[in-house]
Amino acid sequence: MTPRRTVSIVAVLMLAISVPAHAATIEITMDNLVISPADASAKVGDTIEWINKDILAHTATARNGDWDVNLPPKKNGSVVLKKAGAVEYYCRFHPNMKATLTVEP
Ligand SMILES: [Cu+2]
Repeated sequence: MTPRRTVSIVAVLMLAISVPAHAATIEITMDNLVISPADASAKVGDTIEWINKDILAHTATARNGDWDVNLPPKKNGSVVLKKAGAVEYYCRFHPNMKATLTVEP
């Protein structure tokens, strides 16, 4: 095994250790007053990132009060999921914008 190959294997191992296997970032888009995907699933510890592509402000507001994320025009916002369960959420400014997030333990 050449020294260069050894170094690259070590680098891959270090990457694998520093990133917890289960933590992911799930992107959800708000575009033309539509949340997509409207049904998403994730796990506790994951990050949900909403991407507002509209020139209007939106929110991602959980009906159970777990989170309320403001999304100014053309901005992103995120939340780290802390508990399991199905969460319905909507936009406070445009209540027709609705979606569901299923959080698995
Ligand atoms: Cu909105």
